[in-house]
Amino acid sequence: MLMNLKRIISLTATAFMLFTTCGLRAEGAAAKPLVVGFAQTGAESAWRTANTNSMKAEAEKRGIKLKFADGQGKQENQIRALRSFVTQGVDAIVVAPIVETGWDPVLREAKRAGIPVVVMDRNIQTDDKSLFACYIGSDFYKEGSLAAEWLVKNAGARTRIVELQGTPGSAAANVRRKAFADAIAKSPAFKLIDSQSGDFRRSGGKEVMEAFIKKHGKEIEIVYAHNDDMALGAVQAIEEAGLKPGKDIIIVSIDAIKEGVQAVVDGKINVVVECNPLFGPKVYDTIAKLKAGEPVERTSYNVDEVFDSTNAAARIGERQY
Ligand code: GYE
Repeated sequence: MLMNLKRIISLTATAFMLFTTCGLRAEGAAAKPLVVGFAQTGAESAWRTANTNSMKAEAEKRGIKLKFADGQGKQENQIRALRSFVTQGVDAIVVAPIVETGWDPVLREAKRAGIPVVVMDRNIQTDDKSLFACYIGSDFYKEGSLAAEWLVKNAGARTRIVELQGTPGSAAANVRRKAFADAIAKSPAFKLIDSQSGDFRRSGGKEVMEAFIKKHGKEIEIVYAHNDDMALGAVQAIEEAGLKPGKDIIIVSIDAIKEGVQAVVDGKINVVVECNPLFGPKVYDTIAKLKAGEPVERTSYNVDEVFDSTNAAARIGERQY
C-alpha cells in the first residue's frame, strides 16, 4: 500500500516535471523573436531615411529583431551584408538593391540556405525568378509617365528639358528615365537637351544643375529630377544663378517628401509625383506569410499620387515623410 502510494507520488512528480519542462520549452520557442536581415542602399536622400525609419520602427513594434546593414551606396557592401545574413542564419532577408544587376550568385546562396529574400523598393534583373520570394516597391514607370504627362498638360510653350538622373544602374533611375523618354517622344516639341546623374543626392542635384546652367544658360526651360532631393539641390543652384525656380524654370520631380511638397506650396517646384517609402508594415506582413508557408503577391506596388499647385497646400498636413 505504502509502496503503491510512493510510486504514485513519484510518477506524478515525473509527469509534472516533464509537463513543466515541455511547457517551458514551448514557451521559449514562442518567445524567440523573428530575425530579419535588411541590406539598405545607404542614406542618400530624405526618402531613404523615411524608408529606413519605417523598417526599423515597424520591426520594433512587432518584436522583430532587425539586423540593419547600411550599404553606403555600394553594391559590394550589400552583397557582403547578404552573405553575412546567410552565415548568421537569419529567418528572412530584405534587400533594397542599389543597382539592378549582379545579384544572382549571392541570392543563390540564400536560396540554398532556405532563407526567403524580399526585394524591396528597387527591383532586380534576373533570369531566375525563384531566387527571391517577391518584390514590394513602386511603379517607377508610372511615376516617370505621370511626370511627363503633367508637362504635356502644363508646360505651355516651354519645351527644353534637362534631366537629373538618380544613381546609375538603379532600377529607379533606369525606369524613370525610360518612362519619361517614352512619354515625351509622343510630344515631339519637347527636347531633352542634357541628362546627368546627381546620384539621388541634394549636393549632386545642385552640382549638376550648376554645370547645366553654365553650359546651356537660358536655354533650360524645364528640369526633370528623378527625386526631390536633387530637385531641391537644383532649386538652390537656380536661385544662386539669379533665376526663379518654379517660374523661370519649371521643375518636375518624384518622391513627394514633405520638403518637396512644401516647395510646391512655395511655388519653387511645380509638381512632385509621390513615391511612398513606408514599406515596413507590408514587408513584415509578407515575411510572416512566407514563414507560415502562405502564398504572397509576386509584385506589389504602393499607390502614388501627384501634388501640384492645385492640391499641395491642402494636402501637405497629411504628409508622413
Ligand atoms: O526616389 C530616392 C531614393 O529607390 C525609389 O531612391 C527609390 C529612390 C527614391 O534615394 O529618393
